[in-house]
Amino acid sequence: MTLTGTAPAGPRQRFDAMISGEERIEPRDWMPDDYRATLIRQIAQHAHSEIIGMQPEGNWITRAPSLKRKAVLIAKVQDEAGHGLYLYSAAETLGVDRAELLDLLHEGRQRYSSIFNYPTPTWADVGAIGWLVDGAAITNQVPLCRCSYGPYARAMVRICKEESFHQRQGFEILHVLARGTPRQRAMAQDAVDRWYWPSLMMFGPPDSESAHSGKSMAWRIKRYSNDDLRQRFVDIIAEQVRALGLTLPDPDLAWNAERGHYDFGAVDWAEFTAVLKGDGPCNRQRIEHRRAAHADGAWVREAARAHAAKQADRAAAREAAR
Ligand code: FAQ
Repeated sequence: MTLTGTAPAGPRQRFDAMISGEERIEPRDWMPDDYRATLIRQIAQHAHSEIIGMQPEGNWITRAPSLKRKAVLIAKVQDEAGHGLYLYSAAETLGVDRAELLDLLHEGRQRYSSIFNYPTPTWADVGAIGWLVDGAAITNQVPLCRCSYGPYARAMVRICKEESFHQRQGFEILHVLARGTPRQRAMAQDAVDRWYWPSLMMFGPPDSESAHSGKSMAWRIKRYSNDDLRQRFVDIIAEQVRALGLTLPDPDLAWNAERGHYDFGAVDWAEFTAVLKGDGPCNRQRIEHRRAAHADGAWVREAARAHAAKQADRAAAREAAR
């Protein structure tokens, strides 16, 4: 008992008090096993999404229509690699190794976002990914800057700043195409038609089917439900699409003054389930490419390890000679 007569808080109570007091949990703090496991699952899936997400746009680097577009696209794809690195580092603070996480991805035992299993047949797809995919990512990720786990929340701050540049570059690509020749305009509309519904699926299953939301929201990892964020995103893009002079492929999209939100049509959850099971248009291609890139990079990891060992030996020799 303390002087005030209250029992000293055990680690569990301290953790609960930190969560309800909006304090950040840091790597050395005690945390429940399932809080740690949930974070590892979500952060790893997020990191995998960033690096697999390099593929659909990377496909256009050699074919971007001008030197300026090529330079911007290289920078954007490189940013996604950087996001993967911040996120694998955040996951490592929870006691896992990034090599282990990559093995789980390559063996199909951890997921990456469904959105990256769709193809990019035209240049306008690069615009649609920037506007819709990065736009959905920002809508989901801004609240994650207030996630209860410190290293994840801090990684998200920088990621969100970069994603907002990505979204604007996508919007600008579509804006230029929409005001171009009739073929360019049709290409922009076609890309928006193909990416709209998959981008709504990025927010995850409906709340009634979301296995992890309850706990994640109680732990303040997630701040809003999947459906709330999906609605927020539709409300934003339903307005932005007008500035583009394009349309969204949803006949049920309509402003609902009573709710103060846009109503929208039913998402095809059967398609989402099929993509999660590995049957999307590009699942096999994406994972095979990732495995091959990993194998091709083995010599780089080996060289980095040898360099680190040499540096450590030298530092030890210097220490011994003191
Ligand atoms: N795809 O219970 P919930 C980006 C799985 S980054 C695949 O609702 P949760 C940047 C879920 O894992 C995009 N799987 O799950 C960029 C769970 O599976 P499990 C990635 C999905 O975690 C732009 C099951 O369904 N962003 O785009 C998906 O509470 C351009 C049940 O779902 C993040 O990862 C999905 N869409 O909520 C890069 C953000 N949705 O483990 C390159 C962080 C759900 O039971 C180019 N993550 N699942 O087998 C999150 O906010 C959450 O994890 C959600 C899912 C909201 C994605």
